[in-house]
Amino acid sequence: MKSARESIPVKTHHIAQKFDVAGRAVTLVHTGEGNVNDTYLAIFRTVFSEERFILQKINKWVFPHPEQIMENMRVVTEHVHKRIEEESETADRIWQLPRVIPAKDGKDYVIDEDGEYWRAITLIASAHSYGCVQHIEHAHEAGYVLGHFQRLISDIDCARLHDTLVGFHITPDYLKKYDEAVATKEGLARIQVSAEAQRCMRFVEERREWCSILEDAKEAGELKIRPVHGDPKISNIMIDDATGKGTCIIDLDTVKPGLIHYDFGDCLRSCCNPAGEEVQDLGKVFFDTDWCEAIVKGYMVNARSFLTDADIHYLYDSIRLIAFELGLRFFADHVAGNVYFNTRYDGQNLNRARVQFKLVESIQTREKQIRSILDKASELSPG
Ligand code: GN1
Ligand code: MG
Repeated sequence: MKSARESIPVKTHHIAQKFDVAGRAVTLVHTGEGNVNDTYLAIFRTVFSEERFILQKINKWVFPHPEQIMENMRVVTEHVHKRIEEESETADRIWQLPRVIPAKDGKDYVIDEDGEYWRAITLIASAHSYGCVQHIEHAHEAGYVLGHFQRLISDIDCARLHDTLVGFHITPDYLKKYDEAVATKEGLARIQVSAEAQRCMRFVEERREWCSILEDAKEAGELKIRPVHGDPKISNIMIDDATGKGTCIIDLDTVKPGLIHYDFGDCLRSCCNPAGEEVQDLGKVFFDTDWCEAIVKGYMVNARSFLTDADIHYLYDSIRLIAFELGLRFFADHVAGNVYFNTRYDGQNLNRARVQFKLVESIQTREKQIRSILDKASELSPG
């Protein structure tokens, strides 16, 4: 995070001021976190107090209906807050979830003069998230937090949630988008110019047939749609500074109906790569099965009660698939000229794709071991 009050436009301060927070905006800091939205830490002061919250500009290119995201967020946060409250007596910790801060006009967002949507959410204080898993207890907490969140939202009727990002985690659809990008003159040129890009292209071709595995199971009625988080990567898991325990999962933009496998696979692919998504040295990328075991054990504490046999059957595939899918999404964006993910240097999306593809290879190599971890954890936990 760099302190950059002077470089944040005055109009952003004016927008922050439109939310229902006491005092005046003294500082806005661009956090630089997130690949999609623009996120700021806002500090407001009165003569006797200070409030910190998160201010975000929603990426309209990615989320064409920001108002639907905010409606989902209302439904989900109010539901989860109620459930947390109901279970508070028996809970092993104080669970949290950020709250939407309304604008002074009562709406859940502010639209600026350029038609951009802004929202404010409360900051979970005395807790942090990390770009990579720090140690094995941290891995366990990531799984525990995800399972807990999925359980708490499992009784929200999917009909109450908008599909805010059509096609999200539908791997065959990403393949189509990739094919379209490759079919353009510019796209093809971006591949031809780089041996790395050509290797990525071959990697995708070798897995083309297999990538509809979860969608096929959904079509066949084996797997059912439920409310999911959509983006449970390690940097969205908040850890209490004092206890080291998970306190909540943040970034609720993609909570919508989907397969729990999208979440499970995404959590594992994110947490079990000790090198993180942005590493340049590919030699450091591998799938850590010790961390996998800790995450799965943590996850099953809550999830075993709602997972069916068919769900369990596809858990391994989900890990491999979501890592592949993210690599494909990064690569397709590189080929398309970086239109979706924020980038800070040339070739960043290509590098990100290579990291995920390396991870896929590592997952494949360790398939037997991962399957045995999953089998054991599903047996041990109460059904
Ligand atoms: C994006 O913006 P952020 O960092 O929350 C993306 C996720 C990816 C993730 C990879 C809406 O999330 O799907 O897994 O990057 N979100 C969207 O870091 O596409
Ligand atoms: Mg996200």
